[in-house]
Order: sequence, then structure tokens, then C-alpha cells
Amino acid sequence: MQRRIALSLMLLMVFLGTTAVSTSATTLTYANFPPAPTFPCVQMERWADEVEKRTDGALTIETFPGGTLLGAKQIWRGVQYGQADIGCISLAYQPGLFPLMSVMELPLGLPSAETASTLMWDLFTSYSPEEFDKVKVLTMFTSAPSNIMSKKPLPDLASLQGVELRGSGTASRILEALGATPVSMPMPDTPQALQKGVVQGLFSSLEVLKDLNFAAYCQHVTRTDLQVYPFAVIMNKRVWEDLPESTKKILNELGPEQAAWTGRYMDNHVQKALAWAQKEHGLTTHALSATALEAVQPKLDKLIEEWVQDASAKGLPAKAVLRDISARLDKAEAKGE
Ligand code: DTR
Repeated sequence: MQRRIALSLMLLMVFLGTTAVSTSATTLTYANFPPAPTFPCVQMERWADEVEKRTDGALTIETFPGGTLLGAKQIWRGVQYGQADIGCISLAYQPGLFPLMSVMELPLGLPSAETASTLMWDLFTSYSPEEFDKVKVLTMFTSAPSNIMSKKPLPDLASLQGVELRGSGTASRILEALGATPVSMPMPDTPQALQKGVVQGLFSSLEVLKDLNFAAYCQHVTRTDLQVYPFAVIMNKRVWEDLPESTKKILNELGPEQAAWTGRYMDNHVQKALAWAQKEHGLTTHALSATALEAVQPKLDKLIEEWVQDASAKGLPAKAVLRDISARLDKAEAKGE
């Protein structure tokens, strides 16, 4: 009997020992959903390099682009359950989960990815929304403003009526306001949907013309610049708590810096992708007239009002958040951003 207890104790020690090794591991996994050349993965590689440099190799990151560890809609829970230590999520792919930070999906006229990304990080740190309590947030950023990419020219509201365009979250509702028929899906499903003709175009930031070769299908762009897509990089909380204080400090310092870096990278990359698509695929750019945008504005205002009602009903300081955003946008405009 005593021998059996001793054996059980030994097994328990081995088990505990293994657990301790895996949680204090110096290599952490990082799951990302879109293909490697796209901006969420470019920022992931930059973050991983910086972490390795700044910790003198004490912490290394094994990156998994293209959904090779977890798919777009699995990352939020997968990181909480420990299937990946770190993951990058697009908030728009899981409507309803982020009642406060979804403010970043609204048609607020955010002028650039850099302004929007730093604003998003500042909102997150000043409001510490409960919706992220179950994870450690390492950084946040946004895409550049979304525009319509399409196979056929869609230069005005009449031409947009009923056209199937891919978008996600609030972006779909913006497409509806423009008269189009939104089809929701994560970005990795879009190339096939375009090829098969399930959609006639998409609503996203324009760097995907190059990074996902969408310029081969969509030779027309209609500029709207109405909205951006917000992202968050999250870490499993237990893994975070097991990191040494010195590493935590480095990762915390990297948070706002990474947000600004990603925004800047994104803004520059959109310009490069546009020039490339014009040269290689003869991309044509259209713009909705001021009258068209004015006609749509009441529907866009309604989306914002609905968000305020929803968030306020959940006890969130929705109006204060919008006031902060508008003060920040005034400042950015004054600085010519
Ligand atoms: N437009 C959003 C966000 C986004 C913009 N570029 C990329 C590249 C890869 C994945 C997502 C995004 C979206 O369509 O999901």
C-alpha cells in the first residue's frame, strides 16, 4: 500500500514538474489567421523580433501565420484555453463580444491607421474595458480606412445597389447603408469568394490589393474612407502571470510602441500597394460624390446612435468614449495628421 502511495506521489511530482516547465517556457506560440504577407502577420514578426532582442533571447516567439495553429474565429477562445499562448484577433469577426472597443468599427472618419491605432490603445488603457479581463492585451491596432474594391466600376450609389460585397461586423452595416448587399466572412475566405463570384468585391483597407493579389480580380476602387477594422493581440493570462517581472515590463513598454509602428507601416504600405496596383493592373479609382455621402450620412449616424444605446444599456460610458475620440480627432486635424 505504502509503495503505491509513493508511486502516486512520484507520478504527481512528474506531472507537476511538466506543468511547471511548460508554463515557464521561454518559447511562446503566437497564432495569427491571415497569410504571412498581410499586415497583421508583418506586425507579428516585428513584435517577435523586438521581444527576442529586448529580452536578450530570454523569450522567443514561435509564430503561426495563415491559421496554421488556430483559425480566425478560434483565436479568442483558443488563447484563453491555452491552445496558443498569444493570438491576434479581428474584433469585427465576433460581433457582440466587445461592446466598448467595437466603437473603433464605427464610421467615425478616422483619418489613418496610425491615428486610429494610437487612439485605440489610449482608449483601451484609459477605460480598461471588462470585455478583455480574461486575457492580457499586448497591443492593439487598426487597419487603414476601408474602401470598396470591385470587379466592376461602382462610382455612385445607384451602381452600388444590391452588389454583393464582402465585409465584417459594422463594416457590413456600412455597406448596407451604401445600398450594397453585405456578405460577412473573415479575410482568409475572401480570395475564394472573389474567384467563385460569391462576392463582386470587398470593403477593406487597400493594401490587400497587393498583399492578397486582389488587384488581379478587382480593378476598381471606390473611395469612402469611412471606417477602420480594429485588432487586438492577446496573451493567455496564466502564461502572462508566469513571466518574470523584467519581461512583463518589456512587453508592457512595447504595447503602445507596437500600435504606432503598425499604424505607420499600414499607412505607408497602402500607398505602395496602390501604386503597384495602378502600374501592374491599371487600377481605376472612383470617389463617391459629396452629395452621395451626405445622403448616406443619416444612416451612418444611426449606426453610431445604436452603438451608444447598446453600450449605455450595458453600463458603459459610451458618450464619454465618443467625446474622447472626437477631442483626439480635433487634435490630429490641428496637427495636420
Ligand atoms: N479589412 C479588415 C481588416 C484587414 C485589412 N487588411 C487585412 C489583411 C488581412 C486580414 C485582415 C485585414 C478585414 O477585412 O478583415
